[in-house]
Amino acid sequence: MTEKPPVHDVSDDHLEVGEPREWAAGVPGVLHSMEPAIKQLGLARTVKLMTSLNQKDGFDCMSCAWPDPAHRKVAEFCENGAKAVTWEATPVLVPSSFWAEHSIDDLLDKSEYWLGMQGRLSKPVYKPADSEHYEEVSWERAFEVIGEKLNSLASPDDASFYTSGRTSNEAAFAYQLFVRAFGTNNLPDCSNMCHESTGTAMSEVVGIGKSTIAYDDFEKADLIIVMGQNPGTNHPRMLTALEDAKRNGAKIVAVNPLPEAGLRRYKNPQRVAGVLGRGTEMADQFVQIRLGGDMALLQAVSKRVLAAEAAAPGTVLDHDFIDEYCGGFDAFAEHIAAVDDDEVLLATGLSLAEIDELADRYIHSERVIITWAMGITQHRKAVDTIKEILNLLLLRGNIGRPGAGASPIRGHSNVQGDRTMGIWEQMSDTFLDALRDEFHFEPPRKHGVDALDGIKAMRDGDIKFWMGLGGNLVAAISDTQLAEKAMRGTEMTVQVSTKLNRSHAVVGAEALILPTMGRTEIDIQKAGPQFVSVEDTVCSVHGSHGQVPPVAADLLSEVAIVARLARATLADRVPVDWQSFEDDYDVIRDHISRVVPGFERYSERVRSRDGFVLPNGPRDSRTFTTASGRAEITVNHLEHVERPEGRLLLQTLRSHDQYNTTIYSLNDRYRGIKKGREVVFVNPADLADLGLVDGQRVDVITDWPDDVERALRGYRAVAYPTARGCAAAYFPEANVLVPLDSAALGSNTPVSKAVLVSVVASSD
Ligand SMILES: Nc1nc2c(c(=O)[nH]1)N[C@H]1C(S)=C(S)[C@@H](COP(=O)(O)OP(=O)(O)OC[C@H]3O[C@@H](n4cnc5c(=O)[nH]c(N)nc54)[C@H](O)[C@@H]3O)O[C@H]1N2
Ligand SMILES: Nc1nc2c(c(=O)[nH]1)N[C@H]1C(S)=C(S)[C@@H](COP(=O)(O)OP(=O)(O)OC[C@H]3O[C@@H](n4cnc5c(=O)[nH]c(N)nc54)[C@H](O)[C@@H]3O)O[C@H]1N2
Ligand SMILES: [Mo]
Repeated sequence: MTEKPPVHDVSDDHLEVGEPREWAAGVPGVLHSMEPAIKQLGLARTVKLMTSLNQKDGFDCMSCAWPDPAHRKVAEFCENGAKAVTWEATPVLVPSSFWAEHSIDDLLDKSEYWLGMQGRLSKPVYKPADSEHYEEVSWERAFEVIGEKLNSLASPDDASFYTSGRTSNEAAFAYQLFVRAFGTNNLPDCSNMCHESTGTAMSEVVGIGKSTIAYDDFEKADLIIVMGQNPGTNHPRMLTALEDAKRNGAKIVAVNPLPEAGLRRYKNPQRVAGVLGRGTEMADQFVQIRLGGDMALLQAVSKRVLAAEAAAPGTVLDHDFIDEYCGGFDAFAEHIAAVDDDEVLLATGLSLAEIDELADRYIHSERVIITWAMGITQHRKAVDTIKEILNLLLLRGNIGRPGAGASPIRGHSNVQGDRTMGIWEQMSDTFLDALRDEFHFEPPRKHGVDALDGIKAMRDGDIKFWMGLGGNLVAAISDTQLAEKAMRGTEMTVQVSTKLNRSHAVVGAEALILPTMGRTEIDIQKAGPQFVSVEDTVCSVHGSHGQVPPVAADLLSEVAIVARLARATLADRVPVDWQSFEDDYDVIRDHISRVVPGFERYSERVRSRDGFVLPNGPRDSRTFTTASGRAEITVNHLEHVERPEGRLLLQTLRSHDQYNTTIYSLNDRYRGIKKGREVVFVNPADLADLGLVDGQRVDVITDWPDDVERALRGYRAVAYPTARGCAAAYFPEANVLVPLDSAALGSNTPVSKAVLVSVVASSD
């Protein structure tokens, strides 16, 4: 099979670079969001979708896991949510003639943007081993081919079953059940590349890998620290929550190497003052940290908290909380006292005054929330950094009381729910026991592969079959060259998708695409219209009801696809009535209610207009289900990323007009970039040090001790106010730069936010 690198449809001739914006949202935000929607969808479909998006009887936005407030506005969505809906609900279909016209080789020459713009997939297609083309097949034949392949494998562990985080609870539960009944725990997911570090750290420290706050805690907080997160683009409705918090007197601190627009100023499109005025000043303190410097910063702040306590005993620490609920304090205090300020300054690039100011804010605030996302989780020391976030919160009892807590902000709209449903390669024995008792079979106990190890297993020939329930793994995972090669080495790949993407062109010997309904679409089964449910970032579970007819008559829902595949593969090997799953999703929810704690009377409770909130030990009652039964204050060895002379640390991030690997347009409005993505943002002083000038064509080359060449060539250097020594480029293109072996300790998440690179004048 041919190997070709990913194609980016960017022409430097068109690229326009302007000034970065200071503010996010506002009038242009809303207008931009409505225009393309109306054009592509037609007025009636648009109105129906936009008025039901995130409403109580409507559907849940698939753009992020941000929660819905109890009192919803008429337009309870953001510009980026509207883009996601438009992108999915387009009535344009990939025509039947497409597959004869375009070979796999031809698809390899297309960009993600082009692939996505071909429209919705509507018929199953199959690429036989001896062919370069997909061809349409019946659903029955598709399941037969997959079932036969799975049953021919020497071991169930030769297969791997990926999930991306849009999958509903119902589909996810059915899928993991099928996979475990088939006999493997190889259930990697997008979370492995996303918030895995969060789950690892939080489970160890507080006993649960999820946010310890509820939605209305934001308005009760008096200090919110937003670390490593760009809400203006990735969780735009969070800006409204931050604005409300500010109105109630909260202070906001942004810790970020970049002055992201939404963190500086916010013009609320729902308020007249926001539309006409200068908007709300967001961050009271902007801490412009170096990439990977957060662990040092957090330790330095904790050191100051302990010093303040020593200076005025009994006034700073929450002794009652620490004595009653925490373990490990003494060892921590001893360790933190030895933190070296010089190392902290080197690691963070900050001044002592800035660190003192942050410590002072923390010490003088009664209710503190710390939120974080990929700027924290995708580092080598991510797990330890998150433990330091928790340490800092625990010192003053900022967990398990109103307006305070640890709040990872999830990405995909149901990535958290998928995990709750058992999509994880390392589910606990308690979960597996419950599955066994409910379905009367013995699930495998050996842990499976995660996303990164799954790629390595494919490379080594140990995984021969790969299936993806959504997502675009070869584009999303690190080390594109190696990952694509690994995927091509498999015997069969199967993707359940709404639209075409790169992973449909980088396939095993045999390949199938199974088209599926999206969340916007009405799903009618034997028992009548069905709905699905999802869990947001603050553990609230609610229904999502499709609103418009499916774009094609023979599309199947994800639940139906999983149920039929299970029947075709397992026949009656396990006593599960898969047909009843497909006919009536209440049947699945009833099973879930007996397997997953917190889901009692699921079908009934999820029908209430607000859904229900899952129990959460730390939040509800300061119950910590760790090994010791206490919240563990931990000692973590400080390590910062060394940056040799002449090198830069590069982060890979999202533009305003993309959803992960889906590219909506080539613009990144808030950062002043138009009509192009092949840019690398560098601090002007670093450009000068490197002998480069703004606008110059450069090559970005990874510095990693192996003989693989990892480079992006002919990029345009953009002078940008990022922290010194740091650079940034857009993912997924920049995944070619991230080495497969560069992973977070303890969570195995690719280190996408600190790639050591050289930026040199282009050789092209
Ligand atoms: N519109 C839209 N919405 C999305 C997505 C999308 O692609 N588009 N993706 C969804 C998904 S799956 C996810 S996980 C989330 C991602 O949401 P984010 O985590 O906001 O996404 P990134 O673009 O990766 O941005 C990382 C942010 O962290 C900062 N950062 C990077 N490194 C460091 C560091 O070392 N320290 C600190 N303090 N900051 C750092 C970057 O400058 C940037 O502001 O968004 C979700 N929502
Ligand atoms: N370098 C670098 N790499 C990263 C990141 C980074 O910051 N830097 N971020 C990482 C993160 S946080 C994440 S979450 C991963 C994302 O990894 P993935 O979740 O694998 O990627 P997505 O781009 O979100 O997947 C998009 C595809 O999902 C399919 N799809 C969309 N909606 C549906 C649906 O309703 N059903 C089904 N079945 N399919 C659907 C479409 O075919 C679409 O092309 O990428 C990771 N990779
Ligand atoms: Mo994510």
